[in-house]
Amino acid sequence: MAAASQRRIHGISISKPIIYGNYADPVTDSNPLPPGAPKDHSHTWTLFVKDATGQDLSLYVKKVVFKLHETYPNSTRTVEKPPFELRESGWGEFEVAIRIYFNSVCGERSLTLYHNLKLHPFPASSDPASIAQPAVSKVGRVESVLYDEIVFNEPTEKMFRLLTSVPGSLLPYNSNETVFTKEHEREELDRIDKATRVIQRQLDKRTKEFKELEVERQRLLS
Ligand code: SLL
Repeated sequence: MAAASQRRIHGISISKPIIYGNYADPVTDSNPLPPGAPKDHSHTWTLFVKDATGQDLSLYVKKVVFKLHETYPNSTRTVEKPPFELRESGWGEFEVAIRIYFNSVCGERSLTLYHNLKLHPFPASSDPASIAQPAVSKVGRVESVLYDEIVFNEPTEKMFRLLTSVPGSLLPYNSNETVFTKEHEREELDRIDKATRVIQRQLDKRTKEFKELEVERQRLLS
């Protein structure tokens, strides 16, 4: 039988909000290139993955691997502890594969997200001319950040304890409003589970009584 920690809890999912993406700053006197960076690099940038609530991602994330454009030397970069971010410089935009590996207690396979590294601002209008000629960055920082949720379906008991033990693992909803959170959902499922077991016990008892009566009836008939 599987160890208690590896047993999976059926019928529930836990979702963890994350944000990922990059910010980039044009190279200027006050934002110089890092030592040794090629002179044609126009921006410094940082790629990152974080928990959207500010929680420490390393609670369940073992490492994050950023796969950069092949123009970068050693284009596969591994970050093994928080903050899971990578600082670099460059001249062009490209798609980054961000692979998240979970702690082994999680019993979860790795997950890959894709992000378009942005250096230049998005065009200000829907005018096709402005798309053809993206504004050359004399502006300041450009950010491209996405929100997502990692959903752990039927987590292991250990993972469940880990993910629900930490305060603030839910997004800060407005406390004046009644919101049906994942926590409520879990409590509701627990209640349904308990009620189902009570009904099952009553059903078993009635079935047993019925069988006994049936035996008695047969005996009286014979
Ligand atoms: C483009 N398709 O043409 C993209 C590729 C590659 C960006 C962008 C660093 C290179 C180096 C760098 O910025 N690569 O360090 O040699 O826009």
